[in-house]
Amino acid sequence: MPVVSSPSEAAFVVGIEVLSGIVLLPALQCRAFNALSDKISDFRIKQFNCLVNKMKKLSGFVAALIGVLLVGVSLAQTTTNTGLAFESPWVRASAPGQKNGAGYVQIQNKGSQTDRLISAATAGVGRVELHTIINENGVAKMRQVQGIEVPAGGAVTLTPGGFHIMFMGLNAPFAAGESVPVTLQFEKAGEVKVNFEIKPTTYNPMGAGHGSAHKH
Ligand SMILES: [Cu+2]
Repeated sequence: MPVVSSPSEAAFVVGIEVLSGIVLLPALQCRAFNALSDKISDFRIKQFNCLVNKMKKLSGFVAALIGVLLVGVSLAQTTTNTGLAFESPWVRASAPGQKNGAGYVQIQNKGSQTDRLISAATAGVGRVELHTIINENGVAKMRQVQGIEVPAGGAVTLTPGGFHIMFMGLNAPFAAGESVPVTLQFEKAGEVKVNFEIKPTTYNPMGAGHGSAHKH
C-alpha cells in the first residue's frame, strides 16, 4: 500500500484498492485467461462471459453481505423490543380451598418508549385479569384495569396492595416450590414468557407489618 499522509487520503487509497480488487482484478484475470487462448475467434464473447461469471460470484457475495447486515439490524430491533426486564416474579401458594391467586413482579423498561402490559395468560386457570386495588371509603377493593403502563427508562411494580395479575378459577392449587409459566402481552414488546415462582403462603416481600390489605 502506498504511503499516505492524511486519514482522508488513506480512506481514498483503501477505497480505490477495494474497488480495484472487486472490479478491476476480475477484468485483468479475464484478460490474462483470454490471452492464453488468443487463437479462439470469439475472443470478445469469451471475455464477456468470463466477466459475467466473476460479477455473478461478486453479486452473490454482496447479497450474502446484505443478508448478514439485515440479520444484524433485526437482532438490534429484537434487543430494543425486549428492553423489558422482570424482577422477582412470584405468586403466593394457594391456601386450602382457595380458587384464586395473584401474580406480582417488577417490570423494568430499559427502552426509550413507554410500553403497556395489556393481558396475561397461563394454562390451567379459568380467567386471567389485570387488577389494581382502590381504597373506597377506607375499604380496599379490587378493580380490573385495561392495562398497566411501564414508563420508558422506568419501572412498574406489581405488588400486594397494588397492581397484580389475577388468576381466577385455578384447576389445581399453586404449590410452593413450583412455578407458573405466564405469557405476558405488551402493547409494543409483544408476547413475553415469564415464570412466576410459587412462594410459601407465609411469604411477604415487604416484611412484617405490611401484609396484603385485601383478600382474593
Ligand atoms: Cu385481584
